[in-house]
Amino acid sequence: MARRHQAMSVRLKNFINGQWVDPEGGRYREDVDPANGAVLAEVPASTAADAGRAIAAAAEAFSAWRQVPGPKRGELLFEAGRLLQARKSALAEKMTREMGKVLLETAGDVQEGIDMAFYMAGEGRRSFGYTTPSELPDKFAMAMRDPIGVAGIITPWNFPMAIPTWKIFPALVAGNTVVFKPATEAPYLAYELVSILQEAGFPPGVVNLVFGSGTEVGEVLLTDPRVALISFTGSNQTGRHVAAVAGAGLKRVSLELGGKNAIIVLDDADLDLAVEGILWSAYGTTGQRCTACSRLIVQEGVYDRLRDRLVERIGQLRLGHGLAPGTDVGPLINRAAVEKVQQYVAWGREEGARLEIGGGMPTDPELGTGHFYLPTLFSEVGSNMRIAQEEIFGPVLSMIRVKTLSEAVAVNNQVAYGLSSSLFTANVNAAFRAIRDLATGIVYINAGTTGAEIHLPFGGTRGTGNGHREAGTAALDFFAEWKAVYVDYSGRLQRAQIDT
Ligand code: UN1
Repeated sequence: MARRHQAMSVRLKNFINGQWVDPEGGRYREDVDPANGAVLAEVPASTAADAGRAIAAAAEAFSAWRQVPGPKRGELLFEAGRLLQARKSALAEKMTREMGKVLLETAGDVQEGIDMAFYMAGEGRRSFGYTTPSELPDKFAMAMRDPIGVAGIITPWNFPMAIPTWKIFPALVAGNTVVFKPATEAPYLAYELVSILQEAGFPPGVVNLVFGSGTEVGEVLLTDPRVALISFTGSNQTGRHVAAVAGAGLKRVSLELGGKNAIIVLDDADLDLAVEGILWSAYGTTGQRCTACSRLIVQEGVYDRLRDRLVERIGQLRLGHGLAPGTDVGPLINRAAVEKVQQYVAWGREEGARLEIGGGMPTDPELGTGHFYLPTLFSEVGSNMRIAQEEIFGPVLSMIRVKTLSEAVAVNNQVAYGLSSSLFTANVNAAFRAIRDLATGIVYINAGTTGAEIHLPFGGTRGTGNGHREAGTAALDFFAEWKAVYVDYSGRLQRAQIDT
């Protein structure tokens, strides 16, 4: 074991109706550091009863919260942003211990939460609707945003601060109340976030936190008729289940379900820049981002050169605990993730791709029992191979050779996902053609596939989701409902479509 970090050794509680409470069933599970197995906390393994109480509290709190003026709701978020900012480095350190990514990246994750807090605080004073002329005289017409009700928030472990804040902050500023079920692998940061919201002054019942599994807690959120909307980020398979079950109850459902993102490199690209963008996108967060680059589509003139440059640089990436200075790549989240990556590497070899580097667990004794996997590169990958089609969620990159930009775009678009894509080129015409034709929700030119900013819409096409977008003003379209208002001040009955 590299170094055993001091255990945080705490027992977390659920947060229901403004109180920190033990789970009714009295069961707990361990929160462990994936880099060394150290136990960080004991976390409630809650049941349907706990989830039901949280939903009841949120439903009860809604009638008062929806009437709190938007600017006031925004002020509370602003205060939450200030608290997040003051604790940024402590939160980042805890996050690295909890889910493994390096400190630089966990600090960025907390920063996304800070940015979202300040952005959504501003929405408290905007949340614009519109007025429009009526077709009748002496009649006023406007469209305004209305809160919806209890929001069920179900989040993954890979962005333990950013993703919950993308969902909870717009939900709150729009006047909804929240029941938050964080991933079982990243409970500590959820506890920290909800503590901050409590400290910022959100009234009891407005934000509730229930730790537990999808089957025990998540399922209750999907089926309970008091929950009006579900915002979910996670796997495609679970997303389909969420959509089907919550959809059966006519809930509003937003899904963010991963990707199979590609970087395209044309012959005229700045190769130094492309190499940096590729390494950061493919191996940052150990490849465990929805936006991670896992396909590299390269024009034939530069293919061999780029491959050689990458092999050299990948060999220099340092694995280690995310808190250790100089670490480039942390561990995967758990043993199952290592096994999944290993399985894909085996399939890649069986299907005839060439393993250039990596392809196994490191043997370095310093890394001990941590869930590490070597950054891996395959070349000569066929665009239909499993490693080029399916989401691996690990440090595995597949190089595909193409002749032209249009072939590259076609390869980019022939996967079941459509989150993020990127093109490296010096040709402005090629760039704009790609912007037009890449069928993803996010497109980068001369930058990698990661690094979305919080004031632009985030989400993707096809298997990446169900058409909604998070972040930016798009978030309000999900977390608020349109209400059309007509005020007739003519003093007589005026019939639309008839008395015109
Ligand atoms: C995710 O992996 O689910 O654009 C979110 C990015 C980050 C967010 C990723 N800002 O990579």
